[in-house]
Amino acid sequence: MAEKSLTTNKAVLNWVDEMAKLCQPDKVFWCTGSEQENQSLCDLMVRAGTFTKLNEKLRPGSYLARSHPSDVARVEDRTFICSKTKEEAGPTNHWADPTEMRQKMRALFNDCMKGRTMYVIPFAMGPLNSPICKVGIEITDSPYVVVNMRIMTRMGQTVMDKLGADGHFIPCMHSVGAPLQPGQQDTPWPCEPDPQKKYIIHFPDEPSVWSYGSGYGGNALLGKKCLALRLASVMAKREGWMAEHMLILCLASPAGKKYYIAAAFPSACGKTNLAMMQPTLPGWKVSTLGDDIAWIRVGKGGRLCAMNPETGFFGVAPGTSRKSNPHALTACAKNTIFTNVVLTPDGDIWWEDMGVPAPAKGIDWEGNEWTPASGKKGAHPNSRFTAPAAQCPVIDPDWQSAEGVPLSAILFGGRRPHTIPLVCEAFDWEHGVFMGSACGSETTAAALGQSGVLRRDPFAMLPFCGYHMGDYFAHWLSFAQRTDRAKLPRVYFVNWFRKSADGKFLWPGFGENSRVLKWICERVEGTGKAQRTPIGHVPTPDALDVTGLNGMADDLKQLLAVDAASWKKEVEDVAANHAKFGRRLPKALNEQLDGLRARLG
Ligand code: GTP
Ligand code: SPV
Ligand code: MN
Repeated sequence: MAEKSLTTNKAVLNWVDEMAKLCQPDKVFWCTGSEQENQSLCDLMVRAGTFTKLNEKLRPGSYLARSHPSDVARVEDRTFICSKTKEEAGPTNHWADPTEMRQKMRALFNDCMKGRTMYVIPFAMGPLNSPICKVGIEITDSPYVVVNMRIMTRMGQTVMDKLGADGHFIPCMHSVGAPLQPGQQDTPWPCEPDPQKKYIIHFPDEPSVWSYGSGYGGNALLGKKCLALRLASVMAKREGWMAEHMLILCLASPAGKKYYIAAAFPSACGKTNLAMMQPTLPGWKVSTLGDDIAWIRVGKGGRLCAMNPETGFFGVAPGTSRKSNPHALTACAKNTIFTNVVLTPDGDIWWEDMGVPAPAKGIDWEGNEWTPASGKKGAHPNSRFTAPAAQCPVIDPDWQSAEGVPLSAILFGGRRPHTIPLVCEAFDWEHGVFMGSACGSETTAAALGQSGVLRRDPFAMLPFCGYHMGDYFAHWLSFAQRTDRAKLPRVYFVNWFRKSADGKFLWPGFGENSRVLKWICERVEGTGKAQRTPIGHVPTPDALDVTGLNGMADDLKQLLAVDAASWKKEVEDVAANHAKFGRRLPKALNEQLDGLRARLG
């Protein structure tokens, strides 16, 4: 417990002092990150009703939280990039004038922590010795945020020590936006219930973050989407590296050769699952380096090297089962925070498609008595577990390497019921960048709004790119000049979600995705068989190892089909989206569009 400052850094002391004057908390608490401090915050939240302690025998060191029903996912409509000009934020971001927004934030945060404690959380994104490690300080009035940040980031005194007397930090202000009047009873999940009064604000030129009104996930754990993606994408552009919405995995062949692969899929489209999958192909092994964010730079030897800036998983709960993702279940067997799942009568948790029978009754994510027969979902579709990455049984030994790991392949994907084949290889880097720019997916419950509609989500970065996406495409293209082309990773598009005419997934997915990864490794080695199609290199019918997958011949044909008519529609949809970027769309991507049109005939 530290109620005294943990630093002599004047900039930190002045800023915390200024923010305390603005927000008027009852007290200021400097987080050390210690075990004892963590325990006392968990105990405090149990007393406040925010946390339910789970059965110590079944789920040691773990807690359940239920959020307010209005506060269950990222709020993309309320997310703003306040660059100097609207043009710099580009057509895919909400923009607001930085001067006006700064005033608005000052007004909103004025007195906003009355009756609460203001926590000061020093944190680092990336190993402390990484050349691109970034230090932030999050100020929050939510103890839930503190204990989640302790799992998700390197947090506490060691970070303050790294900062030293004059180190630079990124200020990240957060409030749930629910001050308490004297004597007013607190609620278990304080927040601003009116969606129009929530604000997730980025000032990329400072840089800083101001987040108001939500306590959930990426809205509130400011190291994650706000710092490590939106602000970092801007810093990366300036400094010559990349901040991406990607998992990082290592695939080892039966001969023991290692291939590092990064993959960008939109939210709730399978990154956590792929990152720690258990290959069904004998002899192949996957180990995990990260499940959501990759920072990539040209490393020693000119290879693109990827590093995970986080230390935990904030994973989607529903659908996680012994069959689909056994390693995630093991990772969250202890010391885990569950949010918006079902509480079982024996003090454990449950969610839909967990692969174990539902309890006869339980308490649902809204805190009501629930039975499976009710026909209602017990867990929210965007319910999540916060688990330490180190608890993943297949965590890679190099996951905290300061240099990162050299990538052999980069994958793009999304939920595409039609048109997009199971896997397709880009002809070259420019074509690969085009594939990234053309990504689309059916929307999911990870963001508030309608689920299941197709939207273009270039590089799975639509909600996370902190500047003009046309310039972001140009930045990606520039890597062909930053190193030898031959050292760049190969680029692939994958789609685990293609459906048959009767609406069923054609591909079994999960551990079976190892068959696709194996083909990718064979391509990297120059042995994998492929046919050249207008959209890229697609496996020949006999190229994928499907031993043990029975009766797949017909489905495989459909999975690998490239149908010119549907692709012509696809191209025009991509073209319409690209047109949004106007003169900032790199010429090379227009050439890619023209080339694809011509090849489709
Ligand atoms: P964020 O944490 O939101 O960025 O998402 P993520 O990309 O890590 O998503 P995650 O891996 O948690 O996937 C969530 C959903 O995708 C779950 O409903 C899974 O069941 C489903 N999913 C993942 N992999 C596969 C697959 O190979 N096939 C199918 N059909 N579904 C999958
Ligand atoms: C996502 O939505 O892509 C997530 C979850 O990874 S959150 O941290 O809430 O953004
Ligand atoms: Mn994500």
